[in-house]
Amino acid sequence: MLLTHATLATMTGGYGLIRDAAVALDGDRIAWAGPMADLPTAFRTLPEHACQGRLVTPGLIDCHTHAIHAGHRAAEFELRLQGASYAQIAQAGGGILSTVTATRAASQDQLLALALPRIDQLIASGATTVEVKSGYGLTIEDELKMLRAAREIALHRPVTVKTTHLAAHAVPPEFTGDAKGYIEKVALPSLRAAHAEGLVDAVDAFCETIAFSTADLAPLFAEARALDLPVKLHAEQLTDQQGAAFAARHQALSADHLEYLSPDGIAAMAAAGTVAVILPGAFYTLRETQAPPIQALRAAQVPMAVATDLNPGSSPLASLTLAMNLACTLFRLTPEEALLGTTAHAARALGLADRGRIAPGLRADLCIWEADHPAELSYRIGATPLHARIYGGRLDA
Ligand code: DI6
Ligand code: FE
Repeated sequence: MLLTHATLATMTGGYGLIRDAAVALDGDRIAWAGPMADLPTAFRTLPEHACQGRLVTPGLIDCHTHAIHAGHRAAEFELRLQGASYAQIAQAGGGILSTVTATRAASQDQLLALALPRIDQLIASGATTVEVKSGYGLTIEDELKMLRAAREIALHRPVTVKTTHLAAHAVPPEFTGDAKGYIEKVALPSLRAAHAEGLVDAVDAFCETIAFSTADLAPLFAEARALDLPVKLHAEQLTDQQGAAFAARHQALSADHLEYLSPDGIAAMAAAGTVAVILPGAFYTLRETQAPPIQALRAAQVPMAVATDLNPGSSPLASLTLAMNLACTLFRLTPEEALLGTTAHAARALGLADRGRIAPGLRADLCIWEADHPAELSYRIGATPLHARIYGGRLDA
């Protein structure tokens, strides 16, 4: 297929904007991209799809979601509006643990059925690759059930799904006060079992006073290394636990949230090439007032990704374009940084070298937007100006 007369944002060196551009696709790959005037003759006979000036971007990538879960937490939303904090609700046995109860009670099929409409909302906002975490099972079997359900998404929708093991998300009631015992008896064996079943692309954890310390997590990250799995970390969301530096010491693909990130953490991330995943949906939902140190991350040239953190508690947000809008308005990311954050930098946060930009050899995942400039994707509040998408070279209008 040949896309013609496109306004192309290749996301190479910024927007990498090319007006009146063509993109030649060969199977599931991009064969060529550039100005119409330079189109090699070999590609001129391909079946043409005229874009009529519409914006074409890489397919968007949501690199941080908790899309598999049962139940909702609207009551907790009401409690927070009355003044309760996220940490207070968690300490009282609500929060993540209330979703754990609902998720344990659900079957794999039920979890999948509940997730598909959420995935459809992400797809409607331009997602062609979605990361999905476990972390609401917190037993070996329930973590496996979540990861199996996550993997099944790709059998029902054309998106690529990357699965992340997050058994170290909260300490379940049966292990209250014994985070180390939980890591040893549940997190490590569930990781080994899930890896043996081919269900794990990366290992994540929640490093926080209400969850796990870096000392608790050291054996888990050591096991990830032994299994040759990359790590990521929910770090510095509510307090500074020096989680980002710990993650960077383990060559983490990303450290995520980062509202309370210190200068040392930034330096460690810069040195390790760890991506900063910015999650404005959680900041907004929790009415957090401390923004992540965007200007310092920028100055240190730490690549920034933007994701939804789609989850029933701190971020019931299922739109990547709205996440981009929030990142710009709340954190002063530029619209160019926001789009890099859901394309090239999001790919890097997932360790995916084959997507996130429009260049020869990369996977032909593309979005065609009813827009003529890439800043429009961040500028509108909650709009989904998606015209058509292409998954692995196949048009889905
Ligand atoms: N931080 C988050 O924002 C999500 N997990 C985490 O560690 C929230 C999960 C939840 O509240 O259900
Ligand atoms: Fe999260």
